[in-house]
Amino acid sequence: MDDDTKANIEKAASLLRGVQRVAVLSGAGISKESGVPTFREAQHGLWARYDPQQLATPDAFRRDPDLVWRWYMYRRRLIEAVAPNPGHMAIAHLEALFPQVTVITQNIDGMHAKAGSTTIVELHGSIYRWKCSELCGGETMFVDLGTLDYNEEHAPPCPHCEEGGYVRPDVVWFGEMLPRAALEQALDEAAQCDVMLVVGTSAMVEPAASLPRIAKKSGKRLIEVNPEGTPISHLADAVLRAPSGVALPMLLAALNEEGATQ
Ligand code: BJW
Repeated sequence: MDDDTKANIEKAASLLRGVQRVAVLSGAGISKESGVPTFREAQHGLWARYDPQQLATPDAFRRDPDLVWRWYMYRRRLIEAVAPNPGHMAIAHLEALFPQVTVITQNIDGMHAKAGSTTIVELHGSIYRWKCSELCGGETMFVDLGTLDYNEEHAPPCPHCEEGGYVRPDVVWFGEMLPRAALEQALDEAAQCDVMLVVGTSAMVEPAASLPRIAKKSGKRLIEVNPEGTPISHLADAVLRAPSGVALPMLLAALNEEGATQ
């Protein structure tokens, strides 16, 4: 470990020592070392020619439900085949060191739960849940994929629907509202936490990108973990410029050395 990295880890650890309430805001970067491509980097294989920002919209699904369905089927297979990495594991281990740890994630991949985190706010939904594209029950109508005869090529029609709806993932696309309860919990956590760790997010997508700003305005400390700079880097009290699978286990080790709550 070079002296700079050591000093930054020590600084981040000193911000965390003795605190009660830690919030973690995670983005696609934390799952990169598990083998899941980040949202904005080039996708693999057949999907390389598509821009994810153009696929993750209600319009894209309306225009071509099969194309968007195939993309999510591909991503679900990829996600199911990989495991949490040392970054996810280090975040789960924070629960042994602090009385309250809340993971606010923009990711739909379920990796924090697999790693053992217990308080998780999924801001952008989950690739493991499915619903009708037309709110055919008047509100969100969930669909159990296990009960459907479907294939990976064609979006199946919603089995409950008389309005021509299709089954879609229960994720939040551009232009859609975030789940109200999740957003309220995240806003509350940003205002109430002692320290927010911002891990692996480009901090470009709202309203998630505002959470670190809200925390900072409320007088909380921010620690950013990201190999690249982001629009919130200048607000951070400590910055770990390394992959989260490397930086977070180092931070955990530094905290364990002295006992976090002393
Ligand atoms: C590593 C690493 C390693 C690499 N370790 N790090 C205000 C102003 C302007 C626009 C808006 C606004 N309010 C709302 C909007 C519109 C829009 C928006 O924000 N647009 C922006 C593009 C400007 N927001 C919305 O539409 C939201 N809805 C909403 O606000 O409703 C009300 C409303 C609507 C319309 C107008 C006004 C109000 C909904 C946003 C939903 C986002 N959904 C997606 C798709 C989810 C499903 C799916 O995955 O398919 O969520 S988009 C995508 O972006 C995905 C991600 O969760 C999200 C954030 O991306 P993230 O996680 O930051 O990933 P990347 O790829 O961007 O960055 C990865 C980072 O990791 C990088 O920094 C790397 O350096 C780093 N990294 N390796 C650590 N090893």
